[in-house]
Amino acid sequence: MTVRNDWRREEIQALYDQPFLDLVFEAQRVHRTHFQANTIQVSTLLSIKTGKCPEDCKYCSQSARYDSKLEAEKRIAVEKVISEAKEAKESGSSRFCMGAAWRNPHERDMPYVLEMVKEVKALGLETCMTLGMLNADQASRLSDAGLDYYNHNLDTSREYYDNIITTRTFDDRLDTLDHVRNAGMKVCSGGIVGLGEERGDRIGLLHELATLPIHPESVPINMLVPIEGTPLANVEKLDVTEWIRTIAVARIIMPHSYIRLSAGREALSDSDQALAFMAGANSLFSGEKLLTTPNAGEGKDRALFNKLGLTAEKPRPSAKELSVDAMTA
Ligand code: SAM
Ligand code: DTB
Ligand code: SF4
Repeated sequence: MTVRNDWRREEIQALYDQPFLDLVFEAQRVHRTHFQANTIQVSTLLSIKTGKCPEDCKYCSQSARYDSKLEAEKRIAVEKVISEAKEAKESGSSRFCMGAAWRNPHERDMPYVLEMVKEVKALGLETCMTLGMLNADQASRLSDAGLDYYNHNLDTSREYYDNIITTRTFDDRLDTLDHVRNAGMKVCSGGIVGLGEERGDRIGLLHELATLPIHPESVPINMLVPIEGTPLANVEKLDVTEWIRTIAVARIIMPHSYIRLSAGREALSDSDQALAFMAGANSLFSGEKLLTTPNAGEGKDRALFNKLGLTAEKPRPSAKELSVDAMTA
C-alpha cells in the first residue's frame, strides 16, 4: 500500500464510523504490515520550564491565565536535565523529550536549549523538544545541534480550534511544522480528544494530519487530563472507545507513523491499553510524570509489558553512528 497524502474527509469518516471491531482489526492488519508486532517505542518527558505561559490553551495547567494551583518553575539547570536523561536511558527509554511552557523560545533561551540538545544526544538518546512556535532560523539551529524531533500539536480540527486557543492560530501551527520539516527534523504532531469536540472534529484533526505534505513521523493522541481551574476542568468525559477509534484511524491513514498513546494513559485500565495497542498505538511516554500531571510509572509499565509480551524498541543508530561502526569494524 502506498502512503497517501490525498485522503478525503469522507473516506476518513467512513473508516471512523465502521463497527469498532472491524476498525481495530483493519488497524492491526495495517500495523503488522509496516511495523514489528509487539514492539513499543518508549519516550520520557521532562519539563525544563514550567508554568506562567502567556498562551490561553483551555486545557493546560501551565497557562498563566487560569488558576490551576500549579507551582511555576524557572528554567532548570542543564546538569539536572542530563542526569534525568541518563536515568531515562537506564530505565529503557530511547527518546528524551524536553518541554517548555513558552509561546516561543526567545533568543536568550537558544544557547540553553542548544547545549541541552548536544549533551542529551551525546548520551545516545534520540532528542525531542516542544518549546512552542519556532521560526525558520531557530528550527535550523536546533537541527544543527542534533535535535531529532520537534513536537508541536495541531490539537483539534481547524473548525473547533478557536474554542480552545485564541492566542495563536491554526495556521501559525502549520507554519512551525513547515519550519521544522524544512530544517530536516522529524515532526511529532497530533492532538487531544475529549475537549468537548464532536466526532467530526476528531475526523477533521486526522484529516489535517494525514494531508500534510509528509506525514508526521510521530503522532501523539492525547486524551484530555482535566485540570482544576482551567475552562475544561468539568468537560464531559469522552468514552474511551472514541480515543481508540482515533488511534486506529490514525494508524490506517498514516501507516508509517508511530502513533503515540499519550496523555490520559493513567486513567486507562491494562485491558484498555491493550486495545489501544491492538488499534496500532506503538509508542508511549514512560515515567512518573508527563510535564505536570502524573503518568504510569516505570514499574507499572514494566508489569504491563511483561503481562502483554511487549518489548521496548531500541534506539535506531543514526547514519553517523553507523558509519563510525563501519570504520571501526
Ligand atoms: N508549550 C508548548 C506548546 O504548546 O507547543 C509545549 C508543551 S504543550 C504542554 C504540548 C501538548 O501537550 C499540547 O499541545 C497538548 O496537546 C498536550 N496537553 C497539554 N495539556 C494537556 C492536558 N491537560 N491533557 C491532555 N493533553 C495536554
Ligand atoms: C504531547 O502530545 N503530549 C505530551 C507531549 N506532547 C509534550 C504532553 C502531555 C502533557 C499532559 C499534561 C501535563 O502533564 O501537563
Ligand atoms: Fe502554554 Fe503549551 Fe500550555 Fe498552551 S499548551 S498554555 S502553549 S504550555
